Formats: sequence, C-alpha cells, structure tokens
Amino acid sequence: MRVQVAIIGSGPSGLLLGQLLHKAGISNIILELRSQEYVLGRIRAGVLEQGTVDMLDAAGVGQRMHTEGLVHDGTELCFGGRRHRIDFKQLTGKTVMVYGQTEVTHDLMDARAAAGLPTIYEALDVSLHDLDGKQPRVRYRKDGVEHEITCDFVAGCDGYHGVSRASIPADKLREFERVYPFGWLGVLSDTRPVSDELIYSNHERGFALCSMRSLTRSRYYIQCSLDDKVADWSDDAFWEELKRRLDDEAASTLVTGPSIEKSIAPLRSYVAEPMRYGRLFLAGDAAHIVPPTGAKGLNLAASDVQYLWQALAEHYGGSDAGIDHYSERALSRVWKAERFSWWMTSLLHNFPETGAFGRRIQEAELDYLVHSEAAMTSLAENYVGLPF
Ligand code: FAS
Ligand code: PHB
Repeated sequence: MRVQVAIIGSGPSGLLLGQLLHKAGISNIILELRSQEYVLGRIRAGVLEQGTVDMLDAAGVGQRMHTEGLVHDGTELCFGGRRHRIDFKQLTGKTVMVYGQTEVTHDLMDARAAAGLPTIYEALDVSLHDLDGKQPRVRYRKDGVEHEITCDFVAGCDGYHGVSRASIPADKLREFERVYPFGWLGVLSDTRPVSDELIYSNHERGFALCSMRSLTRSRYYIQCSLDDKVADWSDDAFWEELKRRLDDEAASTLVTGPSIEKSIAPLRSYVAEPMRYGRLFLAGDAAHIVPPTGAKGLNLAASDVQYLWQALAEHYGGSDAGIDHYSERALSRVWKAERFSWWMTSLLHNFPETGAFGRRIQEAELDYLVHSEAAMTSLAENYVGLPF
C-alpha cells in the first residue's frame, strides 16, 4: 500500500492530523496499536484552549463540542481555607472550553469514518524503516498477516510509550526530563460538579483539583504517593480526603457518589529534541509530556498538529520551508507550556523535601499571585493558551 503520510497512533494527535491532512487533499492512514474501544475508554484531558477549539472547528468536528461543552471564563485557586477567582475573560479577553478528550476523540473518529479514511486498529509490531531516505516504509502485523506501507512521511503520534521516538537513533536525540515524587489519583463520577468552574487547591495534605465533564459528570483528582495503588483507595476514602483539601463551603456542598473510573497517573515533564528525524515527525505526547496541572497536554498536541499539517501541505505545494522549520517552531511553544505546567505543579503540590521553608514560599507566592493583576494576568494568558 502507498500513502503520502503514515500516521502512527489514533489518539487526539493522530486523529486531528489525519483529518486536517485529508481536508488538505493529502492521503493518509492511521495505524493504532489498541482497539478503538480501548482508545475511547481512556479518561484523560478535560480543558481545551481557544486555539484547540478553533482547530477542531477547522477540522469540521466542532459541532458537538459547542453544543455539549462548557465555556469557562475563569478558575479558582483554593488555599488557606479560601477560594480566589482568576478571571481569564477580564484579564485576557479569552475563555477555555471544558470538553473531555474522550469526546474529542469520539468526534474525530466519527469524522474519519464518515470520510471513509483508513485506520488499522490492533496493528501489532509497527516498525519504521528508511526514515532518513526519500521513501520511508512502515511495517505492521494485523490478524497474523504482515503488511508494508510505503509513504513520503511518517507522523509519530503514538504517545510517550510509542515506537516512533524509539526509532530515532539515540545519538540524534536530546532528552530533558523531570519526574515528580507523587501522582494524581483521579475519580470520574456521575455527580453534579461542586462548583461552576474548576478549583485548584493547594493544601498541606496535598494538591486537589475539582473538574468536570458536564453539569452531571465530575472529575476529581488528589495528589497521592507513587506507592499508592487504586485498590488502596475506596470511594469513601477518596471523598473524605478530597473534602479535607477543600474550603469549608466546597467540602460541605460536595456531592459524592460511586466512581465510574478511578486511576492513578504519574507526573513528569519531558521533552525530546528535535521533533524530526529525516522523514519522521513527532507530534503530541510522542515528543513531550507535561504534568496535567496546567491542562496543556492535549492542547500542545493540537499546536504541534497545526504546525505539522501546514508544513506538509507546504511541501506538497513545492516548499520545504515548513518541514525544515517544524521542530524549532513546535519546540518554542512546547517549552513555554512545559515551563507553565512545571510552575503550576511547583506552586500547588506538596513537596515534603522542601520542608517548612518551601511551604512558606508557596504560601507567599499564592498570596502575591491573587493580589497582583500582573501575576494573575500571567497565569491567565498561559492557561487560556499562548498564541499558536
Ligand atoms: P496519546 O497517548 O493520547 O495517543 C497515542 C496513541 O498511540 C494511543 O492510542 C496508543 O495506543 C497508540 N500507540 C502507542 N504505541 C503505538 C505503537 N507502537 N503502534 C501504534 N500505535 C501506538 N492532558 C491534559 O491536558 N489534562 C489531563 O488531565 C491529562 N490527563 C492525563 C492522564 C494520563 C494517564 C495520561 C497518560 C495523559 C494525560 N494527559 C492530560 C495528557 C494527554 O491528554 C495527552 O496530552 C494526549 O493524550 C496527547 O495525545 P496524543 O499525542 O495523541 O497521545
Ligand atoms: C480534567 O478535567 O481532567 C483536568 C482539568 C484541568 C487540569 C487537569 C485535568 O489541569
């Protein structure tokens, strides 16, 4: 089989890239390791920047998002037993869209199917070949049968554990990483959200986040030990700990209920440079990971895809300026989002190793933040998304 672009991975990066390439008349196929049901079963991001919303509209998949998504004008920081609002709209003129990654993935999969575009699910042993030549090849096994695809380019959209980054010779890659000494225990519940907007809480017992997927489905997180296992946490234990980390009003009005999903995610900051090797381009989590505190992971995948589909369209229009500039352009925005995600994580989580001094510094920074329009504007402009 031959296509212009072979996309590895059917997460948001791969699906959005496939849709935008198709609209630009560029043939593509997606190879996905897992089943479609497995991909849709993963519970991940919840907040979309305006730039991501605009891209989903440009891809022709924004309808349900505008109908079912929730536009948020701000968020609240909770510390010292009180909540403080950061008014994105007043400070930046921008808002964010609360619409789960699962729904984004669903909408993109539906659009891909409607366009009759090929996706090979449960494609095993994907391997990439001749990436440094003019005719890369991708091999995979499906139902016991070996297949080979020849293409012009390979888009590595296969996440942190994928095969694409691993196919780049080690001496061609520079990696930057920070692993955090804690994780996030997340719960999804069909309960009314505790507040109209998200609440990010800094508490001496640990970080907590109150988010949502709709007006009837809530998403909550608490900072937990990396030694914790999901089985260690009953629903009741989770709800009681979450209440301890919130202000009195939120704790008393929190609607609890059975968890419909419960998982622990480790937190890391990670960047691989460059995001290109020959005819292979990395996008999304395949190239970088952020701690979810700043709600940047999915949104960074979107800006990578924006730069990549434009660069590939330029190539087929006769100019390689875009593909030659892709890595540098993408990394410029990636590192700013890495910085913001690291800063939000450092500000809001409990770091026992920094001791009482570190705690006082956090308290002083939070107090300064909520009393300084300049500081709140800086948080707001990063949270709503820096320009693509
Ligand atoms: P993805 O990892 O979503 O997709 C990669 C795809 O490639 C997967 O479907 C995988 O099965 C497939 N794949 C892997 N190896 C392959 C191979 N060898 N061959 C073929 N296919 C292969 N971001 C936020 O903004 N907020 C959050 O709250 C948040 N929570 C998260 C929780 C967890 C547990 C994780 C892991 C991430 C979270 N993220 C969050 C980040 C997340 O949303 C990512 O940024 C987003 O999924 C990135 O999308 P992709 O780049 O498409 O990668
Ligand atoms: C979520 O709703 O899953 C979510 C929202 C904001 C974050 C992280 C996760 O910063």
